[in-house]
Amino acid sequence: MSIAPQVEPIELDELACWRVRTAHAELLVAQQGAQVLRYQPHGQQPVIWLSDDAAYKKGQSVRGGVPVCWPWFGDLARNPDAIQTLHAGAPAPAHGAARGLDWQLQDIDSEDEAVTLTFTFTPSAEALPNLPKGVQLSLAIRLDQRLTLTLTTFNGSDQPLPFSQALHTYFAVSDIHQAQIEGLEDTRYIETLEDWQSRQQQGAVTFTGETDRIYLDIPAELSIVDPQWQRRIHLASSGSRSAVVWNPWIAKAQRLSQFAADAWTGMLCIETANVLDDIVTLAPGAQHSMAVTLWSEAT
Ligand code: TA6
Repeated sequence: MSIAPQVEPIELDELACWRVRTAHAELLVAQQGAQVLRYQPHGQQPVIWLSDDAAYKKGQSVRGGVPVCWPWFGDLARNPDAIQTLHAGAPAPAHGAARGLDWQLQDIDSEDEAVTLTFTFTPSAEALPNLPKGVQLSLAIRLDQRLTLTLTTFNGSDQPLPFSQALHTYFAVSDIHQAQIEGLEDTRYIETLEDWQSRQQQGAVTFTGETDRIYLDIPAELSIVDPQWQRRIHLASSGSRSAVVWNPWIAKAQRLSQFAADAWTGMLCIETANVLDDIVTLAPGAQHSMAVTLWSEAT
């Protein structure tokens, strides 16, 4: 007999959230930023990492989970001019405005052992004054035996819409010193910690210090190998040509908000993205979807 999915609203400090339970896993999503906060298959370690020091405050992305970076990734000044014009006024928030603003839960579609929550975001004039009118964002969050996030941008305006974007996924690992990322072998990347020089990946990605790299023209399938937890976390993406790999290591960890001094040992980010050479420019009336499916496999 299948167990019907349960979806219940809960409040975490200042944030309205939704707790989802199915026969396979538990999920926690904040309405603000449509931010997935937790994803834990039953009987397993969490797949997605959430800071023990997470704060649930209006206007502030929660540290961990999957922040949605849109309509720009990272430092706006590192984006092409066409994207920089999307912002005006106060200093631009890192990773765009969408992750700190309220989205709307548009639909809950429940099946036997799966459920899809669809959130929508209509940028307001005060949040993004220079964004053409009529642009809308949606995030479909499907939980079955895997977790699939689909971020869709619809350009309902009469002008071309350039943007960069990322699903900034924090993954839980047993020990960053042992974790490896497979699938990026021989891929070109930008080494943001060394003057944004272009490099080529040799072998699997391993971590021996602060790591903050933008891989370009990536394959659709990547995986995180975790020897101590005896598992491999798979990522299968579509509509994404970039991947950002990040671990703050010791020094940057001490500068991060909502982040314990030793938290860097138990997490890493692989951000499904379109950035730098891979930015998207949508014609009027067009839409673009970027998706990633996550699942964990015992090894
Ligand atoms: O994606 C990597 C990165 O740009 C890092 O440089 C670091 O700043 C991280 O994102 C977290 O950014 P945040 O604004 O969420 O603290």
